[in-house]
Amino acid sequence: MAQGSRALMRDAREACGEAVAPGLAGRFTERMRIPDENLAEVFDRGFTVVEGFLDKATLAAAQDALWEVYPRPEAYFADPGAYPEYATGQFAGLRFFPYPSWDLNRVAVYPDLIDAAERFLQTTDIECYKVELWGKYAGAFDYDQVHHRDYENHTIVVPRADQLMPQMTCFILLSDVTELDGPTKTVPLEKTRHIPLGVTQTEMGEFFADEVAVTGPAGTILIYKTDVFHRGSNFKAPGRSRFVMPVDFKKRGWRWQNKMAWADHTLKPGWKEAMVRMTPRQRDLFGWPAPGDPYWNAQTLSDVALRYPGIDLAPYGAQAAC
Ligand SMILES: O=C(O)CCC(=O)C(=O)O
Ligand SMILES: [Fe+2]
Repeated sequence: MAQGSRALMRDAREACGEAVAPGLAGRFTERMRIPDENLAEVFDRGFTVVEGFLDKATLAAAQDALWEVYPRPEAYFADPGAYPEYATGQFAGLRFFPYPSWDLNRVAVYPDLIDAAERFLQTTDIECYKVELWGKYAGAFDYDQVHHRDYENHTIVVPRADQLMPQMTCFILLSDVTELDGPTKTVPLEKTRHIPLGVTQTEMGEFFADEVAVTGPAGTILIYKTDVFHRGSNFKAPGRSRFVMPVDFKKRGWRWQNKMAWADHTLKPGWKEAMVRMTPRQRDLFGWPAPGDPYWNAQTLSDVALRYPGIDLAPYGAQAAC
């Protein structure tokens, strides 16, 4: 990329509230805007895989921060018995947002992820309705699953066959995922269109011949819909591990779709820092009242500032009634 366009990208990032350290422009790693064709593929095929989605600096910082949440693979494999919780089930390595480090939390509100969700959902009025981290270690448990549609715990009804009102579900790979590393296996929609949407699981093995392994280097993103059949798979070699961040978006107002109530997660380490560091756009994804919302007045501005020391409430204060 030419220096001029790099500077433009930097300006655009600063305009959307992202901190860009002075003097780093020359070393900037480029971010990836997900092409429209990939988003179209999610509707046509049920999923898309885009390598190089996270820029290198964001990825490296997030990877370092993983070890505040999970044992490093070297430590785990040196003594798996010291970490018995990972042997208790397939989902034992799931951790819900927020995380102790901003370097992980900011991945969930990565500007190009928001941009992709807005284009996928065809509106800027969107919510981030679930964020997880998922760490898996070979041998801790058998991670093989049957093919299933994820909607069962993302909506209380079913997706529409005409693809209106979709949910955008993603896996951001934070470690390299090869065939050996328990990749997610997805089945293109065309192979399963005959299965009514009310059916959420298939027989084990029924679509093994059609499944596509979601492999890629760390920083790759899988975007899929909640009606596509897919499954978690087991590691194929010892000593391997896999770390991903699943993040899901919906249009605000589709009240039958949900998964997490954010207020219930505000006492965890990292929440306050995340809210302080986010831009108004990013906070909005969690339901924070927008600038201009009637919620804001002198009292709420003052008390929210007390709850979130260091937060810049100027964007909310400018239009607040007293
Ligand atoms: O971990 C994976 O690759 C997929 C898991 C999955 O599809 C699920 O638990 O719903
Ligand atoms: Fe799933």
